[in-house]
Amino acid sequence: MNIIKMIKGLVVAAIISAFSFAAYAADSKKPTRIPVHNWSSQIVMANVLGQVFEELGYSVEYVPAESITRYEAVRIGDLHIAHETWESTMALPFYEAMDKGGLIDAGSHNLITFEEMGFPNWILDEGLCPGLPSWEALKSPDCAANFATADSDGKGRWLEGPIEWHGDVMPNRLKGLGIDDLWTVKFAGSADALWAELKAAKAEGRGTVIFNWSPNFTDAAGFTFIDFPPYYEGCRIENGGTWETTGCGSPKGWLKKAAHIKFPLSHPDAYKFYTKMSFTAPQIGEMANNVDNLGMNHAEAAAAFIANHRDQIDLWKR
Ligand code: TMO
Repeated sequence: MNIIKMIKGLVVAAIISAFSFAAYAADSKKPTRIPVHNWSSQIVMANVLGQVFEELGYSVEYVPAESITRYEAVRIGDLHIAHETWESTMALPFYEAMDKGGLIDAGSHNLITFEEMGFPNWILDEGLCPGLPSWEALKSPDCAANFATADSDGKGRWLEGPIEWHGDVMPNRLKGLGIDDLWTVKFAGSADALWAELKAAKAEGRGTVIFNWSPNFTDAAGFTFIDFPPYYEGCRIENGGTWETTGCGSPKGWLKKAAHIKFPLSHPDAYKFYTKMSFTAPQIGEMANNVDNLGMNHAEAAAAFIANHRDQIDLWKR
């Protein structure tokens, strides 16, 4: 190759990389886009991340999003992160987006997650459904009758979370277990409606089964998950299972952090913090508790959390 051509090539390469460096530098001025959903720990952690990203010199936009469709948004870069990715309800859209390209796995939090139907412990003391927490107790018509509500057609009611969280999993569970003649699923409009239901059932002295999850503030508040037949990969209808297998319970799972593939280039200090950040179960319980029991708003709850864990946060910022 002649030397002139080689020099020309080098100059062109230098110009291209200068341009792309400038492009990424310009991207760093654009806000980091953080999704907010409809349960407290997720929103508080969004604010923790936002406040730390601001400390690192970035600007922040909080973007209302749905928990399932946000993985496509992360994939195409409309969102930079999905910081609470629960295995039981979000693994499918997470891996689908990864398969298409554009979403990366930025590590896991330091805990085990569980999302399952359960009940407040006072129901055991009142004897409303002898045999709980085994699911077999739900086969008793006397038990189901104690969990009926005005909208449940005389059946016992399971109060699910909002339907956008995981669609038909629980109605399919009842069918799979063969107890849909005794129990029916209603969907709550919000997480707050679940906590309101716990209070209402207690006040009315009736049984209640609600969807709940761990880590959450209820870990410290006398709540028990029902024991269903064990989960295994593929048991649910939407994972290829059958009506014989979809009665399976939920998996004990991970809590992952997803990121848009260009986030490390556009906002490197934010990305580095994000990959180091790994919360424990009590810490996520604390985020939820700050809002759901202590009555802080989400920004206040995040500021209080950061103040309470300042040394840890500063280590992750280095
Ligand atoms: C998605 N959630 C943690 C509320 O189950």
